[in-house]
Amino acid sequence: MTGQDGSHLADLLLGKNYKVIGVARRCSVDTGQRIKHLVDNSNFKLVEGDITDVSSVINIFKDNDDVDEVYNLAAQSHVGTSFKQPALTWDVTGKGCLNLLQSLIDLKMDHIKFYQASSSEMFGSNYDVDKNGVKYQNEQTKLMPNSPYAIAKCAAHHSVRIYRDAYGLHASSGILFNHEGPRRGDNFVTQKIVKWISNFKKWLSYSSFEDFPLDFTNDKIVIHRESFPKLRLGNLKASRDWGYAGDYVQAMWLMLQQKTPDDYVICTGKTHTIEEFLDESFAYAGIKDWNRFVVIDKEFYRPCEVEYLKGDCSKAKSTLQWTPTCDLQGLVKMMLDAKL
Ligand code: G4F
Repeated sequence: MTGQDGSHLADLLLGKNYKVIGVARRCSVDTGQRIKHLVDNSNFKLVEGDITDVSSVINIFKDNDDVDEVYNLAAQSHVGTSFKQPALTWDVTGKGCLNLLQSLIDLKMDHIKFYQASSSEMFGSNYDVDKNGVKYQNEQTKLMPNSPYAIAKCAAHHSVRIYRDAYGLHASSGILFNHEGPRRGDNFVTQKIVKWISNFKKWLSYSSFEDFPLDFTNDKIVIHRESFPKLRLGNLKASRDWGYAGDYVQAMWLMLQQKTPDDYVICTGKTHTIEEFLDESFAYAGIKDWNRFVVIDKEFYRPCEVEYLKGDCSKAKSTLQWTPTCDLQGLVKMMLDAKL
């Protein structure tokens, strides 16, 4: 509930007069930044729980037996981290979904509509090619996961299909391509870039004397500025289909309003490299030639990379009447304006 998508989805559902119950793990540090504007809303309730623990899931369902829709957005969602913590990623991102689905069956709560956050990472390095030679991924593209994260997402994705077929659950998966915005976590590449730019701009423009150590020892006043670390990034050649998270939660909701459950690709249909994101964001901030400010660091390379993602969301457009509203330029502007 406390992630980017959970907070956007809660905003959307509360705006439609839903009663929203968010589930969040107990954590010793404050993880509620993205939902702090919701805590006084009488239609919103936050409960403690963890989908890796079946008894926790069952108790939440029993305590809230009038629930109509369940959205599973819980995940260890960082692909790079999944190589370092594969078992944890599997438990949360893969098995957690199974725990939810099986609990709905065991508790005879199979009237509840279920949404699963599937991911374009499931395609790995695979794509189809259209008649103009353009590479793309859609609902028919074969899944070829390239990371522990993607393996777990595939397991969850197939679980949804099987529970739909075997038990008639109204369970749908949204195969979401990368989606960003001002609420994006700091360790995803777009926000990492935007945050660096904004911190750098602030550092350049500090004006208060208090903010700077001034040296009065000579016959001149000298400002001692701390050095500012360059932006350290990994593979800049990979391409991503980046959309706005606020648009994508609308698609989640639409999926659960359909008569028949199904799987849908949600994307913009446009792809850009990380270098192009750097071009756009540095240019928007008025900084020329980002190359001078960036260091390539092997630390941020992945053992296995997904090089190319470009979705085709024709099915979502025709069936859900859903369209993305934000392109790369719009996204950069939105994220940088929020930070600056
Ligand atoms: O922003 P990213 O970490 O997102 P990634 O791996 O594409 O995954 C995101 O989108 C998926 C949907 O396709 C979600 F399922 C997933 O949960 C997550 O939201 O990395 C984007 C690209 C990668 O190619 C990565 O190698 O940026 C490259 N990159 C280059 N330097 C970097 C960095 N990524 C990160 N996080 N940090 C870097 O310094």
